[in-house]
Amino acid sequence: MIEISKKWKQAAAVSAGMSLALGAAAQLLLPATSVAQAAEPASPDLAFVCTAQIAQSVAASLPTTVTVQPIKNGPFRDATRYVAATGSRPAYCQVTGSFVTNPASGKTANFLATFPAAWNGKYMQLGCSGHCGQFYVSDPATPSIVVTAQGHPGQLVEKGYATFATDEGHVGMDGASWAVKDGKVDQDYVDDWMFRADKVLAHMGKSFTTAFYGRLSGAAQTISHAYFNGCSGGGRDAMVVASYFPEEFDGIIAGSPYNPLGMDLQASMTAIAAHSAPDAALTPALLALMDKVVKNQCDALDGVKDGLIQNPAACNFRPERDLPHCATGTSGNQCFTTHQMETVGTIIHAVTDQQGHVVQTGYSASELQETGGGLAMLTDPTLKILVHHNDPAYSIASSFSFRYGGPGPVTGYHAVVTDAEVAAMRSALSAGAGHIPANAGQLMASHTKLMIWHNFSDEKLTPFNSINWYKQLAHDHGGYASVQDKARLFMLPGTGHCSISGIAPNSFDAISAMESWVEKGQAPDSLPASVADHQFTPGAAKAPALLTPNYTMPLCKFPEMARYSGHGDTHDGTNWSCHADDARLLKVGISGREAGVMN
Ligand SMILES: [Ca+2]
Repeated sequence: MIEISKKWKQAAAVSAGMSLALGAAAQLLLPATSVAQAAEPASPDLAFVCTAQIAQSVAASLPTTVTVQPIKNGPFRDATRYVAATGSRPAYCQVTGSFVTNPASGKTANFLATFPAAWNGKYMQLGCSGHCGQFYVSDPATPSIVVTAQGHPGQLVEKGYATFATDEGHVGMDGASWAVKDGKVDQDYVDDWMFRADKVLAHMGKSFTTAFYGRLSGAAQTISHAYFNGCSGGGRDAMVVASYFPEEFDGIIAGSPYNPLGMDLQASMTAIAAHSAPDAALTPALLALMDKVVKNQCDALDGVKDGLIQNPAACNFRPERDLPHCATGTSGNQCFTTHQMETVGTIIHAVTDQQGHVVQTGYSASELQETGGGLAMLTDPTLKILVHHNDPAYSIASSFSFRYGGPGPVTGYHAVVTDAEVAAMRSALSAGAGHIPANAGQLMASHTKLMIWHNFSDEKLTPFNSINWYKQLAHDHGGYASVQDKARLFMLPGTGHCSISGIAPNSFDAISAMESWVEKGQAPDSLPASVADHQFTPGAAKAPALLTPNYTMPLCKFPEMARYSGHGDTHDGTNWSCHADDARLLKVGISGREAGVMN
């Protein structure tokens, strides 16, 4: 805690210091502004100001040092890009460049700004994905934005938002090799990724926005509301913002948020378990078989046998008891070997420390699209590079063991991490983790609203992390009714990571809901969800939910669970409703307990 608060004070000092130290530097750059103004008409339009020269002259007036320039990453070959209006989407101007995140070292991060012609007076900062290093899910003009925005492509431009995104200080999305310079970990890069690029951008982006529209309109501008929105790694960004500098934003949306404290353990251990023997890996057919077993047991526990498990934590699934065993010496897609049972256990059961405390929650056992081991590309480097400072002697396997039995609530086959590893992880990564309940005090004391949403069958980032964080928040801050003034959690049953896949309604308008909450005081009790194609990988399989394109259902605020009227089509949202006196999502069965869900 001491380490973290020191880092935040440093970051705050950096922001404040930049205003003072760079004010004079900005004045010196004014001649460039004069040159641009000489050729400028009295009322320039967006196409006129959307040039590198004018954008740089606007940037030169900011307290942060900004260089407008092309970014060698993705489609941004020029420093500025003007796109004319089409249909309901207004014209917009995109600007790329770099900004100094640490004046002491000169460290920079890249940014992507999007300025619509019809500005709504509002600022939106977009989270990144994975360990960042790119803008591909953070470009409000491209289809992939649906992953982070939960809206339709171009929605933010249509709504008139000025948006900013950052690559968090390095180019290229991979585990953590970007942090290694000459064999050593450069903490400047780690800090930018963990928190600093977003913290500095919150100031820079807002001041750039008002300066840009001031230039366009010829009148001083202010920002009416500021928002943050992201999913996955961008959800991590949102949780970091919410925990450590919530006052920068009026509303924060965290989708399927990544908790680097622990997720890395889970994914690494799953990969180790799956490779522990030739017959340990799980095939898609076996995952489907497990899904069938779980669904047979659990579908009706929510009161409606409709093929959808509304509360996976309430299930009572035990892999070694409930899955068909292969006869000794055999394997195949109709049964599980002992090693495969253990891989299943590693996935769906929590990682504990040696005393049995839950360090990382397991995954939901239904609708799993993959085994979580696919994240090893992010997680092994995280542990070796970010936690162990690229120590060549570090061995992941030496920090873990597997066991059946307690102590503690988790008794099925699960991974156990050493206390030293847990301590090292918390020391190295806490400043980049917004999932620490003890650090939510600033949010609870702020005016800021936080909406978390998480897919109940998220195969990459377990939903139970979000549930445990929220349960602890309610425990620490006066109960659910009390914390719902600031923070609301919405769970999406039957859907996968960032709503890209699934069998149930996966799409809802988080941004409009947050606007109503912040700007009109209308807190979201129930959000209508429908089916949309959120997949962004060309050629990837379509989500099964697209087979039922008219499927609608309300999402209820946690701990409420959507209640069926008992009549009519279960795929019709008008037959479902949310009720304030409902707390059925608090029910924890064997599955939830073994996954480490708090009671
Ligand atoms: Ca059901």
